[in-house]
Amino acid sequence: TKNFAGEYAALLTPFDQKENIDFKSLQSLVVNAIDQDLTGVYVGGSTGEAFLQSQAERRDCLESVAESSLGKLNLIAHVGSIRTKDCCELANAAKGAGYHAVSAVTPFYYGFSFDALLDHYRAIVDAADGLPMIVYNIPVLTGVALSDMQIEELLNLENVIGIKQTSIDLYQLEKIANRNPGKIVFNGFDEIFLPGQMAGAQGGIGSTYNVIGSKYKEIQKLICSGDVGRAKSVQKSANRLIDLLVLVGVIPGLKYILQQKGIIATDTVRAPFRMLDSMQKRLVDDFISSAL
Ligand code: NGF
Repeated sequence: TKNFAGEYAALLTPFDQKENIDFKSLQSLVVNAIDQDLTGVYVGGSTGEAFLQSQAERRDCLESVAESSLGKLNLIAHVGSIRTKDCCELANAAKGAGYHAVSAVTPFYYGFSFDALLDHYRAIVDAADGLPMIVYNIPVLTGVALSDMQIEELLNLENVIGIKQTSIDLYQLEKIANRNPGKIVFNGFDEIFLPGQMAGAQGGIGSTYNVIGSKYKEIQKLICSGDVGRAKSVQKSANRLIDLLVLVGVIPGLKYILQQKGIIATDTVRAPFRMLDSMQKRLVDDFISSAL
């Protein structure tokens, strides 16, 4: 079986000024991930503004990224939504497009029972037709707080190989990693990549990897060579950018930086997200000229 450990960019979805998907810029984001020597990309997640897209758009993005990756990246398709049938359709499309794994957020909003969640994942795994599944746990956005036991149950479903754990609860991450040694845990909050690795994560998936992916690769190398002191200082420098992104808005902030770098054509985000205003842009410009 494929080794999924490593560092993945949660890909953004570039739009043109009319908020239509800009596939040329999407391709250049994929090339940017290859150039940063990332392990792979996580397509159509929160960072990809997936919940602001139609089914057809989500499928088109999955297909376009797979074509642009030229076999150089591990491809994880995020197919999650609150409608099981939609997830299944996308999982099936991901399989057809050549993805290596699917992932799905815990269905949110209605407060579904845990048994309903289990059925939801079983159905997606079935539709993914043999592709491994990575559960996406992001309680801060879904409001679904899974217990350690529930996570273990999800991990024990057929074809579930791991979890993307986007939570600042490193104690829970440590327990998941240690109690489920055959499974892979991806750290989802970039600002705690280093502590996440220390707690047992085998990689990370995040939005800021689109811009500073090489920093996470470097941290990982430094950990392997035993140089935690230097790893800490790389994490520290990543976190100063993350502080700023959290302040101005992560998705619009990243799009603005990538547009300034000439990687994507516009910094358009989909409403109701808002682009940075001129004051926020100035803050980012000042940071970039001094640090990036
Ligand atoms: O934006 C969030 C949610 N989390 C992302 C990432 O976990 C989302 C994280 O990179 C993701 O991978 C996806 O697209 O599905 C943060 O943006 C970053 O750590 C800054 O806080 O809050």
